[in-house]
Amino acid sequence: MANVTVVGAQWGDEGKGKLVDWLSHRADVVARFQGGHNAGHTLVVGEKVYKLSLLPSGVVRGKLSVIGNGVVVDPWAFLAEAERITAQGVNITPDVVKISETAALILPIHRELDAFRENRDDGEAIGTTRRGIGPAYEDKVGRRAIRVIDLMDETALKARVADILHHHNALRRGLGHPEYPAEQLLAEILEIAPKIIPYAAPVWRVLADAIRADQKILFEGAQGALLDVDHGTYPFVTSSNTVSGQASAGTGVGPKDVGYVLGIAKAYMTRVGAGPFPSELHDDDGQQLGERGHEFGTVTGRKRRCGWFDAVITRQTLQVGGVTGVALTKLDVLDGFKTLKVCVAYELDGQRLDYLPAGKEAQARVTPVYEELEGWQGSTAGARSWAELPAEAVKYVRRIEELIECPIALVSTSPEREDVILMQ
Ligand code: 2SA
Ligand code: MG
Repeated sequence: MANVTVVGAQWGDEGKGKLVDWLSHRADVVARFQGGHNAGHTLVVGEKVYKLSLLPSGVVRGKLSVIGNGVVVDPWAFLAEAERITAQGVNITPDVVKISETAALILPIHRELDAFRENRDDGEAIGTTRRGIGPAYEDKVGRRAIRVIDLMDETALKARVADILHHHNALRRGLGHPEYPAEQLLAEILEIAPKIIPYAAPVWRVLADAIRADQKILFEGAQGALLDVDHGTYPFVTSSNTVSGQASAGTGVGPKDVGYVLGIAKAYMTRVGAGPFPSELHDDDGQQLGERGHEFGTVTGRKRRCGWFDAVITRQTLQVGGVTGVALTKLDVLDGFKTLKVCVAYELDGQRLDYLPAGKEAQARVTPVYEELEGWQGSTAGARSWAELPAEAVKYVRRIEELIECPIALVSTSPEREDVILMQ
């Protein structure tokens, strides 16, 4: 097996955690390359349920787990998660977990700013996870971030604190917020620095060594292509690139090492947070999808919006994400529906579109054109072979495959790791 990159093909929560776990036994290293603790990956291993936000999923299987430079790291959240997962019997030590020295930190000022921006009542909030993700990436791109490497030298750290507060305190004064005292920020960071430093590593080199030794790397994406800051439903997106190309830039390996790109798509759509969602349902069907699919955010517990499978938008994201093959997940949630709908085009001002237009206003106004498919009465839950699926379920999967113009490599039929149907 070559390296594999797992990315979300929709708005996140496609079931990446399960697939990464399923693939991780064949990998030597699992690497995160974007996002931060806004991610929520649920792994079900026998009786145990692990909820990971920042740690790569491979850690549960004892794999070398790498947090790349493209990730924004909240050191307090990291330590809390490490403690929580350690209490579940998983080994979280610097031997198995490496954090890139060049990863930018999420600080308390970022969480505050995220919350401030979200607390607007004009209906234009993004619906972020309020983890400080956006403001931390802004500081990284604005060249004033504090990075993991800065924790190692108090003098350097002091200078970085002055840099970042030069900007933030000006902003805070403008907003009428109290300034953040430099001594306080410095003291807060110095307190956790000794606990983070042992994990710091030149990740690019760890991965180069792994590749040289012919080890297999699994790149674990978070969120989904529709939340990509360039390719997603801007401005209702996260602040990182979530597509497969970021696996390279966000860890320091070359583009050729990204390997096979597995795009994860749910058999229906969900979205958490605000923004356009052409096939969203506000009726009983939507309610049923949410209940049967347990559609609540892993990190924030927010109820996810639900809708029919959107083949237009998914085809587009598979294209921009360079996806080699698709894993279709949560097919079992559709068990028992009399009819199913799939969005096959949009309409906007009397015109039929086969892609999602780029503008925020146009995206909000497109209406879906549906194709109806027959549902199935039998159960697909836990199926492990094509032959176990009702004929209508097979038709549904095949029709989606045709519409998205990308091979479906596997179908997942329950949260259990082994409940997978391999198509090729
Ligand atoms: P942010 O916090 O700045 O990244 O939020 C910006 C948008 O990105 C969305 N977003 C997500 N969407 C789905 N799942 C995510 N992770 C958690 C999960 C979410 C949760 O896996 O369940 O627990 O609520 C995730 N992270 C970010 C977010 O909703 C905004 O639309
Ligand atoms: Mg999730």
